[in-house]
Amino acid sequence: MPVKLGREVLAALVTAGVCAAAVAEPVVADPPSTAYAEILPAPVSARADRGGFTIDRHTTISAGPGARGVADHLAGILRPSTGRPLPIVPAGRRGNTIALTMDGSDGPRERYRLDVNGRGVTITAGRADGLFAGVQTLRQLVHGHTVPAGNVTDAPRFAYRGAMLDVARHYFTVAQVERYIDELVQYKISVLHLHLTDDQGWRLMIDSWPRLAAVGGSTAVGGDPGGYYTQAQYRAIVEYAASRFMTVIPEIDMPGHVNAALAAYPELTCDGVAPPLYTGTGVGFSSLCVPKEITYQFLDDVIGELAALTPGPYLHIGGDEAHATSRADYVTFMNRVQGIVAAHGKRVQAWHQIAAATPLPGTVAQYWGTTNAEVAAATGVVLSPANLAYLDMKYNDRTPLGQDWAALIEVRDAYDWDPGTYLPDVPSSAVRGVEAPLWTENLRTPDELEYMAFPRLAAIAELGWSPASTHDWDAFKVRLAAQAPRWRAQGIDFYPSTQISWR
Ligand code: TNX
Repeated sequence: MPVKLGREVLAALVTAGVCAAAVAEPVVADPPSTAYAEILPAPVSARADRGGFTIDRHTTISAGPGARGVADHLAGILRPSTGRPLPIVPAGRRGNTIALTMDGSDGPRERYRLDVNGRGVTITAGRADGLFAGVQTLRQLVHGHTVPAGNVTDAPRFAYRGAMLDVARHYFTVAQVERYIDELVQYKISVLHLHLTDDQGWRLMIDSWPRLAAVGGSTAVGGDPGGYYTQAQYRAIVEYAASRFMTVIPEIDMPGHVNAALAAYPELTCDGVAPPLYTGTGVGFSSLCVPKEITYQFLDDVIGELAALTPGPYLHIGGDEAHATSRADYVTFMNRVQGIVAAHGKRVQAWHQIAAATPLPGTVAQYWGTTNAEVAAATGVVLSPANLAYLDMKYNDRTPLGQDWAALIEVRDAYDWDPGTYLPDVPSSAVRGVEAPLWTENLRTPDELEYMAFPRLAAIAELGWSPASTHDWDAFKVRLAAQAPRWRAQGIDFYPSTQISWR
């Protein structure tokens, strides 16, 4: 909005040495906002105009059919932050409104357009997921009660933009997982991969094998308190994510990483003797018994219940670090389990070691190596290189939390790579996207999760969403710095990397 400069102000500016010719220009206040250059992840294109829109006590949110859920989500954020009532009204309202409009057009999922002028805000998309993405962009543009004028045209580079949380090494409550979901979706993360089982804990009640959770879920690393999700609680997490257009991919890790299951059911071991519960941090010492038939009855039951709890198409079957399983057994096992998953109507995601077996068409291999090694024979690949994308790696040798076996990962390391060209033997057309795993061997609280995830999660989110042409460390640093006030307001305990000039 134009601002008239009074005589005293002009005089003061001139006295202060500001060029008189510049201040004598008629009303050129409110230059285009820099906020459009600070949207993270960077959009396909954005332009700032002069002026802006003010959210006042008459402003409405107007939502057409199918947009009501997104409108509720937006109101839930803007009502507390602006103190305005922001009633939701039917579509068609003109002026002083934030309009969420579905234009019925095709095009890439999550595509949206956002326009802001003095009369209001319009977000237009072909589908509700695009409106939701546009709302996340709008959140970053709102400062106080004002939204600077401009427009954004946007769509994701990759559909799969994931974050993994290891709730097996340490248990996190439903509310804690939901908080992490909210932190993730504001950077347009679309997949939550939950690592539900490992040597130290089994975290999902399987009704047909109840001791998995009751016994196998009773502890955690270091003897910390265990816990598990009932099926109703687990459904609540899945629904919470779905209402934010996020897909949950549940992981039951096998044939290794199964000590908690073996401790609960001795019949699953080859010698019939249950090992004790395990609270250390070693890996690669446990295995399901590949020759025993009961192993596959067990997996059919577990996968059947899990498939019934999972609206998304994928179940993750682990397959990593099976050092206590012979190679021949591993191949036999992974091939048979892929069939069980398919029989329950789902597709397989697994760590990239599954490439040593015979991946079924549609199986997705998740690369977690550090050496750009070949991942053959998978129709799709998700990239989580441990030395670039692992959020549990320390930032530097003074980081009090986390591990360092793969690398020390500063913010720039997490950002400066290209998922499209990372694996030389995998064409970019086979790359489904990126995922940032957060393993929790030595992370026990939400604050500790946040410290390791932020700011690097934002870097991985941008690699997943933004066109490769926007990749630019100097511009990213500015976008990232602009997030800090939001993180402080949200109580996110981030690592204040010295690579960034934080606001
Ligand atoms: C490797 S990555 C693992 C996990 C550990 C992680 C710690 C992968 C598929 N397996 O079991 O938690 O390293 O960084």
